Amino acid sequence: MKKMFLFVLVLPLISTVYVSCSNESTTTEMSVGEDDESADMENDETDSERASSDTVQLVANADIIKNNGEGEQLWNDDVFLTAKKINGATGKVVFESRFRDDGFGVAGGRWQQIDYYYEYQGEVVKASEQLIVNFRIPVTDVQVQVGQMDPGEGRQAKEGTTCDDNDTNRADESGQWKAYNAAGEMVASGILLDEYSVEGKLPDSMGSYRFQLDAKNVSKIVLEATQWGGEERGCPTYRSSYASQALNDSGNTENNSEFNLMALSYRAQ
Ligand SMILES: [Ca+2]
Ligand SMILES: [Ca+2]
Repeated sequence: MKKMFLFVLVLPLISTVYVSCSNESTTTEMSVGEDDESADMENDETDSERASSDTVQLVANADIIKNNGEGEQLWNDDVFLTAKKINGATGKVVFESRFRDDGFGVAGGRWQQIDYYYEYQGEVVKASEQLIVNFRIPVTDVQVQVGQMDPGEGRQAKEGTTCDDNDTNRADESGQWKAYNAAGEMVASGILLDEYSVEGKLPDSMGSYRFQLDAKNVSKIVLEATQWGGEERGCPTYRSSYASQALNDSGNTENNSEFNLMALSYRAQ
C-alpha cells in the first residue's frame, strides 16, 4: 500500500519535470540567434504576441505634411509618402479632413483623395492618382486602413450589358495595391474591395476598411483607385457641383472611386 502511494506521488512529479525541461529547451532553441531579449526564461510571450510587439503602427495626420506636400513626406524615420498625378507627373501629398474618414491623398481631381478617372482633361485615361508608401527598410505584414471608400456609391452595368445600355446596379468604390521590392520588381498585388478586407466596413466610418497585404520584402506600396466595383463594367457618374470645386483640374464633372489612407502598420523584415 505504501509503495503504491509513493508511485502515484512520484510519477506526476517526474512528468512535470520532464515537460518543464522540454519547454525550456524549445524556448532556448527558438531564441538562439534571433533576439537576445527572448532568451529570458521568464518571458512567456507567444509568437503572435512577439510579432505584435514589433509592429509599427502609423496614423495619418496633417502635421507630417511639409513643403505644401511636394517631395518626400516623412511619416516616420523609415517611411515616407510620395504622390503621382493621373498622367504620371509628380503630385502633392495632402491630408483630407473634409469628410468623416480623414487620411492622406493626392492633390487635384475631385477631392484630396486618390481619385480614379475614366476621362481626364478631354482624354479617356482609365487611370488613377497614386499615393506611394516608401520604406527605407524591407518590411512585411503590411496592413493599410483606407477611408471614404464609400459602399454603394457607384454604378455598374449589369452582366452582359454596357454602360450605354443605362441598366446598372449599385457598386462600391474600389482600389488596388501593388507591392515592390528594393529592386523595383512587383512582388504582390491585390484588390481593395469590401470582400477582401479584414472585417468589412469599420463601425462609425463612412467607408473605412483594413486590408492585410500578403507580401514580403516590401520597399514600396502603390495605392490606386479603380473603376467603380473594380471592373470595366463600372460606369462613371457625373455631378454638376464638381465644376465649382477649386481643386478639380479634371476638366469635367466625373464622379468615380476615390479613397484616402488613414493608417498603416508593418513589421521590419
Ligand atoms: Ca485627388
Ligand atoms: Ca469616396
